[in-house]
Amino acid sequence: MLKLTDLRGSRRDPRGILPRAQLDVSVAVERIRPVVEAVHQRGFAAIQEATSRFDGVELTRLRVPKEAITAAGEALEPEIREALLESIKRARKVHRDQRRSDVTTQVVDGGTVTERWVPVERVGLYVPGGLAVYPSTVVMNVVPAQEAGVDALVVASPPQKENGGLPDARVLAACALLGVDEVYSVGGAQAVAMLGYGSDGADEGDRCEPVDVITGPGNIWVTAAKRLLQGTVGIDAEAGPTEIAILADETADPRHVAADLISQAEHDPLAASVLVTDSEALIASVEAALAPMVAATKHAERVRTSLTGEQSGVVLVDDLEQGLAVVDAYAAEHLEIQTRDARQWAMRVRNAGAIFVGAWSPVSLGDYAAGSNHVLPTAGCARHSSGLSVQSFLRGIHVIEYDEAALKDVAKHVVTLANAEDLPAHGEAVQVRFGR
Ligand code: HSO
Ligand code: ZN
Repeated sequence: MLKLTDLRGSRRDPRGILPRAQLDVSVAVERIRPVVEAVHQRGFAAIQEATSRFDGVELTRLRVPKEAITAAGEALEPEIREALLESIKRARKVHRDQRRSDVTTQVVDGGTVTERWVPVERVGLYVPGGLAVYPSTVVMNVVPAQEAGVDALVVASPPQKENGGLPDARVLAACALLGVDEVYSVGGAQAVAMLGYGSDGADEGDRCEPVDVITGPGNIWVTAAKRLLQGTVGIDAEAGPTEIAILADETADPRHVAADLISQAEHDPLAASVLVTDSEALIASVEAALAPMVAATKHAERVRTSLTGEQSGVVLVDDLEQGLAVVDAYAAEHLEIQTRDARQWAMRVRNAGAIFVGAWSPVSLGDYAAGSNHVLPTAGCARHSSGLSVQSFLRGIHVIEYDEAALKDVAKHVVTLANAEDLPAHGEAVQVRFGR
């Protein structure tokens, strides 16, 4: 089922040879630009038009009434409530430990630089709808923002016809459990534009004020809109169709490998599942396990499309050293290490959104209940970006404080560098303080 790329004996740079979707976000940017501009200029009316066109819903208000959020929280099935509360508890534990304290560095006597970590004021968290609905993503967005100390947290999620034009009931229930009461029934590029520029609504109480940062995963249109809004607001790493890469040797259990490849393929026909191994025997046994498991799974069609797509496949390597180079080049959103000495290999990986070590840490655990975050960089962005964390909602502000003697002591160097850059007024701003 999986397309084979045989890299044995090859010393070529594996980048470019590896299976990966050729999603062109820049083309999508041009497609959604008119929607984003319309929302910027015409606010609510443009959001209504886009929602009618893309979601088939006639929106009468942007904002979900508070009572609907509370009611969704109350109607939540008890076992889902319990599971979400456990997920929230674990995520809080991990994200609380990410908080930073201000650091003051005594540079010289009388001269300090303090780095203050200050949360942004208002954030917009995008929770996708589409093929699946994601209460767990509410948790993964909201918890780090709350732990960072963000004042105002707002959620936007596409309206569902089945829920009377409100976002999915379980998404609303997750908002209720987390104490989020500003929720908008808006999805897609129009949601990102609304969060970034703000918008009027049906009445004064229905306005959306602009946010400072937008985070959260979404489809290609959401990703494109975030790219377009970047600069106007801060955005997190691009999180497109999900990816799993598994580095495995002959000690891996083929049924575990197959199940984990299927688990992420289930998200999206465009999801990517990639196995990297030095074992031909493992490939054969994974293939044998896949066929019946794919046939039996609920979303078999979607899974098959994803596993047989150009973005998925098996990469055969000479040994795990080459395997490590391959997974580093791929920079997967999720990387599982199912090998002997898995932890040691994991510690040598440079590029991955998150790494899952050994037989008992499947990606699904991290999706819901490990305590880690599941909003992670895709499409190779793990080479330069991290997943969502408390840090995504903080800014480090340098506070500089020197006394007279400390400034005097370094004045000549400032003047020299200012003159070297032909910016003498910079030097004069120091010298004027010492009577020159
Ligand atoms: N694997 C997805 C997150 C998710 N899975 C939500 C299930 N629900 C991207 O990391
Ligand atoms: Zn998942």
